[in-house]
Amino acid sequence: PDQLQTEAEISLKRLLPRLEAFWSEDDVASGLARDFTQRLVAQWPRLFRLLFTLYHTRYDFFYHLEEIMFTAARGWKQRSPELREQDDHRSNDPTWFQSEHMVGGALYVDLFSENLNKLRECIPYFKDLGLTYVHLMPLFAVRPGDNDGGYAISNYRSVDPRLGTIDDLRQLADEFRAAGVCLCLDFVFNHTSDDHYWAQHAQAGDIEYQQYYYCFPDRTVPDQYERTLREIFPTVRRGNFTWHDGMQKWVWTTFNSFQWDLNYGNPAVFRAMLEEMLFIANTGVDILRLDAVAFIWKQMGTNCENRPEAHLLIQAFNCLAGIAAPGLVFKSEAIVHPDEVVKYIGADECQISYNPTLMALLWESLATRSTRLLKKSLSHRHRLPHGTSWVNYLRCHDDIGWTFDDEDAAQLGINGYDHRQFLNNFYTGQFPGSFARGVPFQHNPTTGDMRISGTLASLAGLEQAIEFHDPKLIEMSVRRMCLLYGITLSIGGIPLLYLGEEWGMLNDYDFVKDPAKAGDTRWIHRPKMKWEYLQNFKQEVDDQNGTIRGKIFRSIQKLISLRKNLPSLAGQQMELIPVDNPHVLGFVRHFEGSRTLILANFTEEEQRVPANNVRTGGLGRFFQDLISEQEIATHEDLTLPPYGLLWLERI
Ligand code: OTU
Repeated sequence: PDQLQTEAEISLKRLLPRLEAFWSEDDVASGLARDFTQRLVAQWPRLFRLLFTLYHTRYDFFYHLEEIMFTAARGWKQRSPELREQDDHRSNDPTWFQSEHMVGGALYVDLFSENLNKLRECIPYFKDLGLTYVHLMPLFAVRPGDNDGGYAISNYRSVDPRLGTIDDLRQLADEFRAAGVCLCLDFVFNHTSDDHYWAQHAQAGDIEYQQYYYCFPDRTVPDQYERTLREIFPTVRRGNFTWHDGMQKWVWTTFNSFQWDLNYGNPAVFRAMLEEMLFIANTGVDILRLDAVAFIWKQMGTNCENRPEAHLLIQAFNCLAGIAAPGLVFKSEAIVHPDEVVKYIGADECQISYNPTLMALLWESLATRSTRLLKKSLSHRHRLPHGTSWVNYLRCHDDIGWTFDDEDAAQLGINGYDHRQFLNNFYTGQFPGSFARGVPFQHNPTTGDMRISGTLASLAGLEQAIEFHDPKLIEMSVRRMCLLYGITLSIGGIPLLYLGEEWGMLNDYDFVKDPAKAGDTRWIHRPKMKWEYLQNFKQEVDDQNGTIRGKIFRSIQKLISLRKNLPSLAGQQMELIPVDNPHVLGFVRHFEGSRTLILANFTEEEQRVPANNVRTGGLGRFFQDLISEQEIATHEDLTLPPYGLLWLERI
């Protein structure tokens, strides 16, 4: 055995008697103590190795190790019997989230339903749409004024009083569980708000809490770091540090100046955040969205993104979740280069991850009418390790960044920088003939970088079409939306809607009237839910004469329900098929013997796919398109209508 293994064994031998003393008689009688200890012992070599690698140079390493163990034990003890029972089920079915039944939606509680109690009444709406997983945007207590849409948290244990209480949250989670809806919440662990208890103590001069963050008395060290740092929110502030008058110190603030980056070089921070994580998990969370994972470890001389230690940290959190909240799944939010995105994905790190490259390239294909770059990327980037899954989305609460690989592009003769300029022009509507109505986000005058804000519908042309009163353009924009959905719902992974999309909600230009939102264009695509769409929809009698809104809703609802009846769409396996047409994307999904062939036309013209290519898709000669319910024979070439989408099954 290596040295580390020996150290691990010795440490465990020292710690186990102390752990035994921690449990009450009830804990022992109920088996709670035994279950925890069994998992701890099984995971110990891995946990020890991770924490040792990160923190062994600290003289007080063993103290922190012990504290971490007790934090996990307390977390498990506080877990409700219902959640422990669910943990049991999930340990027998660890890839439960890969089911074709999984369909997610994300929403802001205040903008969607006002508060948590009213959100409980929306469960029938989720069921009707077909959702089985709901991500609530950050709902914990926040600083006054601008709070970055909830991402500046001042207390991880209390809910923003405007939304409800912790008990309301627990009750909602219970009702979600009873209704078969998974709950996803954020773990905003890269930073706290500047008015979090720890930050307040730091501001009062408490050195122990100043060590929770990165505080520097002068510019010497910040200047050294900044030589290699990127700027994430350059329109908020240049550079990555903020001067704090009271402390007379520079504080590391990657995002807004009121979001203080936590110092994970300090094991006390890891332990403290573990406690917060388990508290959040124990409210009844199924999926924990790990926010801004790329930034959690800093190393001088690097860009301080995607450091190897960031992975070790997440693996350590994963390991401890496995011990203290075993049913919990981690979702990675790494909106970075595709080579880096996948490094966060693994059964032992984040089981699921946003798929920003697919998202960006779907929009890219829509703008260029070419699927070449999309196919190139999919051909070697879609496959994931066993037991993991993509989360496929079109829009979320954030901007769109053009995160494709420049080398993938170069191989097709595309210059990455120029192409991003084109995409920004296209999606801000400046490119001649563009259908999109996006707005710039975080333009960086030094690098020329820019990202895009805007709702799905406004980016896909609905806003412009409505303004032009052009039924043909309206029809095209609705088809574009359905086309994109047809792919995220079928390509492999968990589809995630950003609620409001199901009604084709347009940009909300009024955000500028609120001073706390005016400086951040992402609010343009965070509109308040318009429940009148649902009311009108319910009054529609004749399908053919329904409103645009009703049509969008019905189409998405139908695609979701089709997906949930297709076992071939479970899991992650996907094979591109050569369709011999750059405007068309074609792929086959198969899972345990069932197969579905998907074809998507990214242009407003008809496109042909040679019969032979469809036959070699492995399905035979006669198909049914599940969407139109039409039968198709492949003795002649297949014609796809403008923005046509086919889900083909053999008959
Ligand atoms: C995340 O996003 C959240 O999704 C944002 O809403 C927050 O503002 C931010 O963190 C801070 O909490 O910069 O534009 O690669 O791009 O983590 C969005 C990563 C963001 C970053 C991403 C970040």
